[in-house]
Amino acid sequence: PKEIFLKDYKAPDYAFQKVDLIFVLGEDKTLVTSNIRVIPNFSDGAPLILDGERLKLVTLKINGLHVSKDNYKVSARQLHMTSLPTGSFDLEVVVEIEPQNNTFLEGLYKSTGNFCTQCEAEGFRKITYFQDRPDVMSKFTTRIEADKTLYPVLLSNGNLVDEGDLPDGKHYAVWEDPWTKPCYLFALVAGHLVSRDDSFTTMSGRKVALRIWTPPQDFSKTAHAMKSLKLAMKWDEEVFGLEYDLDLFNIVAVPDFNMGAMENKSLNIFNSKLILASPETATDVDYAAIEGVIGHEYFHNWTGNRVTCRDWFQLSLKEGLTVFRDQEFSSDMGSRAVKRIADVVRLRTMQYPQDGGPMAHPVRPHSYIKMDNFYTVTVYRKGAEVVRMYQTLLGKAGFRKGMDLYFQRHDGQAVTCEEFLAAMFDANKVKFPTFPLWYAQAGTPTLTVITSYDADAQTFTIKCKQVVPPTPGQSKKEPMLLPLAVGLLDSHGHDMRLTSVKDGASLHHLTSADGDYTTTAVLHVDKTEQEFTFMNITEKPVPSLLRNFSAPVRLVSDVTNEDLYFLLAHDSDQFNRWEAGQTLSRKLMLDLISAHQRGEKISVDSAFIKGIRSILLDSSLDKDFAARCLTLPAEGEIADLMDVADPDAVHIVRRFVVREVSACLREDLLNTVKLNRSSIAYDPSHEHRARRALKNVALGYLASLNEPETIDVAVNEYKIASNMTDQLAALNAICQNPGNLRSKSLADFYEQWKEEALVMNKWLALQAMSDIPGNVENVRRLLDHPAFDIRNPNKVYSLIGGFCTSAINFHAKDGSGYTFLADVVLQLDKLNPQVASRMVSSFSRWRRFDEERQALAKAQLERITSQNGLSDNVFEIASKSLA
Ligand code: BAL
Ligand code: ZN
Repeated sequence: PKEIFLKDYKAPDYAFQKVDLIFVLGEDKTLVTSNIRVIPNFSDGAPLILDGERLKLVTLKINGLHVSKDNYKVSARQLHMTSLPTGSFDLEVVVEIEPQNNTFLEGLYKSTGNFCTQCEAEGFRKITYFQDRPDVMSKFTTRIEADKTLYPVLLSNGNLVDEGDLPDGKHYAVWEDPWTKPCYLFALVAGHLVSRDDSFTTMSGRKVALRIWTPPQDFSKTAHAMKSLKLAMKWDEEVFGLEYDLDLFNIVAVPDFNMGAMENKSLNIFNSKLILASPETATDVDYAAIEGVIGHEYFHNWTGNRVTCRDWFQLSLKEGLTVFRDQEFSSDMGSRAVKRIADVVRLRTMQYPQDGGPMAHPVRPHSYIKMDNFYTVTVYRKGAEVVRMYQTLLGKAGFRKGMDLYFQRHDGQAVTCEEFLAAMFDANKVKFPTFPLWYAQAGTPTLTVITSYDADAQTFTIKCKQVVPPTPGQSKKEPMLLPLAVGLLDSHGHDMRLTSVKDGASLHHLTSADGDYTTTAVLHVDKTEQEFTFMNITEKPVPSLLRNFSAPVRLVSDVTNEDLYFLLAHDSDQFNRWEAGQTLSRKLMLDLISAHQRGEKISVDSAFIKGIRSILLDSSLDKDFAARCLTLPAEGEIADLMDVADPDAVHIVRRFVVREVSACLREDLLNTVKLNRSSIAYDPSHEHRARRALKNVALGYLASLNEPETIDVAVNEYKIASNMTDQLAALNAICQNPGNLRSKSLADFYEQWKEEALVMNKWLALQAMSDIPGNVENVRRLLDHPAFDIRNPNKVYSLIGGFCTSAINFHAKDGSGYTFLADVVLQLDKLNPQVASRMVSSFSRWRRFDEERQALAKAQLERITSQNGLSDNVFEIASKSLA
C-alpha cells in the first residue's frame, strides 16, 4: 500500500467549475452520469487523473465526443486521461455501480432497503470518477430517477428545483446546491421515509424549513433531535454570529452507518442511534449525545463546509474546531462542569493511550495510508483541546475576534491549520512562536510542578518542567506553549487575589475584566524549565493547578493528599474539585495494586471513605457532579499509569475499593437510592437527569456487595423503571454478579426489547463489556444470536468493541480474547474494512502488557498481517502496531 505525505501536497491540475450528476437508481445496477466543466489551473497540459474504485466505466466523452481508447487508461483506482483539449472543456463520464452489494458503506449503498451515501473522506470515488480531494470545490446539481413506490422520497444537497413522474412507475427530482463544495459533502438519499417538519427563523428573519427523515415507524422518536437542532441553530447565531445559509435543512437517519453522522451540505445523514430517542428506549447519555452530535453536524455548516480543508491532513481544522464548538454548545445547554469532566475523561481514557502507543500521530498527521484511519481521538479530541487553548490564551472575546477574521478571510476556501492560527493571532495582535508545535508534535506532554512558599517575601513559586515524550518517527521534541491556569486557595478555602506574577525576570500585572487582580492566572509555560512567582501572597496557599484542565497534559505535582482533600472540599473550580478526588483515587489504587502485587493484604484508608461520604451527603452539590465525583477512574485509566499494565491486579483492586466504599457507606447509599428515585414520568431536565445519575451510581455500588438486600434493591429498581436510563442502570447493577438472576434478567430484557434494534445494541454491549470470568465464550456465542449482525456497524461496535473494553476478558491470560478479536477482524475485513480497522486498533497497546500477553497478542497481529487480500485500512493499523 502507498503512504501519502503532507509534504508532497500539490494543488490540483484542474478545477471543476460545475458538476451535473444524474443517478438512475436500480435494483441490479445504478447508472451515474456526470457532466463536469473542467478548467485547467495551470497551462502545461497535464494529464487529468480521476480517482475511481469499484466502478464500471460505460462512456467517456469530451465536448460531446467519445474519447479515443488511446487517450485514457483505467486501473483499479484511477482513470488517467491524456491528449486533452487546451483550455476548458466538458467531460462526461457514465459509470455503473452496484449499491445493493456495497457492504463497505462508503459511496452509494443501501441500508434497510433505502439508498444513502457516505463520501467523507474518499467515498465519492466509489460513486463516479472524480478528483476526489477537498480542495476541488464545485457547484453541484443532482438529478435522481427511481421507482416511485419503493423510493417515494428523493433527496440531495441544496434546493429542490424540479420533480415529476416518469414512465414505468418511476419519478425524478432535481436538486441544485448554490454553494460550492468539495465532493466529500455530496449526499443522496432515496427511500421510503417520513419527515418531522418544523422551521427556524434566522437572525436576519429568513424562515428555514427543517425536516428530519426516518422510516415511518420511527417518526415518534425524532422530537428530541428536532429540538436539539433548533437550539443549535440559535446558539450558533448568539455565540458566533453564524446564520444558516439555505432555506431548507434535511437530516436523514439510517441504521447502517460507519460513523456517528455526516455533515453533507444541507442534507446531514446520521447513524440512527444519534437521532432516535424516546424515554423508554434511550438513556440520558443518549439524549445528551444526540444533542451534541446534532449540534456538531450543524456547526460544520460554517466550520467545515463554508470553510473547508485544503487536504485531509488538515482534518482537525474542521473537526477539532467543531468538536470544541459542540462541547461549548452542550456546556451551555447543561452543566458546564459536568461536560468538561466527561470530555476530559474521554480524552484521558481514549486519546492519551493513542498518544502513548504505536499509532501516536500529531493533531495534523504527517502521513497516512488510509485516511479513514485518521478520524481519530487525536484529530478530534486533542484537536478540540488545541482550539480550547486558543480561547484560554486569548480570552472568549479574543477567540471570537479570531473566528470572525477566519471567516472574513476564508469563506468559500479550502485552507490549512496555519490559516486558522494566523487569523487567531492576527485578530489579537499576538505571536506565540511555540504554539504551532501542537499541530506537529505527537505525544502527551508531562508537566511537573513543584511549589514553594516564602513567608518572608510573601511569594509563592511554581517551578515547571515540561517533557514531550518521543513517539514513532519523532524522537526529539521541543517545548511548546501550554497555558497553565492556576488559582491559590487561602486557609478558609477561598480564592486569593492574584495581583502580579514574575515569569523569570519580567513582572506581569494580573487583571480580570472587573478589577486589578484575578483569581485564576493563566501562566504561559513555553520552556523546558520555567519558574513563576506570585507576589503579595500573605499566607501559605493551597494551589489549584491546571484549572478546568487548561492544557492536555499529564500533570505531576507535589500537592499533598491533605491539599487534595482540601481542594475536593473547597475549590471554586468545579473541574479541579472533581480532579482532586480523581487524583486521590488514582494514588490510592496504584498504591493498593503495588501492595497486592507484593502479596500484601490491602485496605482502604478511612480518609478516602470519609471524602466519598462527604460528597454523597453534600446536598449543595449538583447531583450529576456528585455522581461524577463518586465514579472511580476506570480500570483502563489506572492500567495506563502502570509501567507494565496488569489488568488482573487493576480489576481486583478497583473492585475491592468499590466494595469497601459500598460496605462502609451502605446506609447512605441506600438512602441515596431512595431519595433520588423518580416518582413521576420521565423528565429530561438537568435536575432530573442528575437525580437519576446519582441514584444509579449508588445502585451500582450497592449491587457490588452481592447481598440479598442490596440485590433486591436493584431488582426492584429494574421492575419499577419507567425509562431506559433507570432500567439499563438496574440491569447493569444486577449483571455485575454471575448467576441465575443475571441470566433471567438478561432474558427478560431481551423479550421486552427484541424488536428495538437500538435497545438490542445496549443488551449486546452490556454483556460484551462484562467482567465476569471467561466471558469470551459468551461473546462468541452472541455472534450467532439473532440480535447480532456483522454487517451492521453499530452491532459490531456494541459486541466486539464492547468486549475489547473489558480488560480482564480481552486481555485474558490464555490469549482467548486476542484470538477472538483476530477471528472477527479477518471476517469483518472482507465486508467492511473501515469497521474492521477500528476493531483491530484494540490490539495497538499490546506492548504495555507482560511478556506472555505480548507474545500472544503479537502472534494474532502477525496472523492478521499475513492474510492475503487484507484491506489497506486493517494493514495500516496492524502493521504500525507491530512496528
Ligand atoms: N465529518 C465526519 C463526521 C463528523 O465528524 O462530523
Ligand atoms: Zn465532525
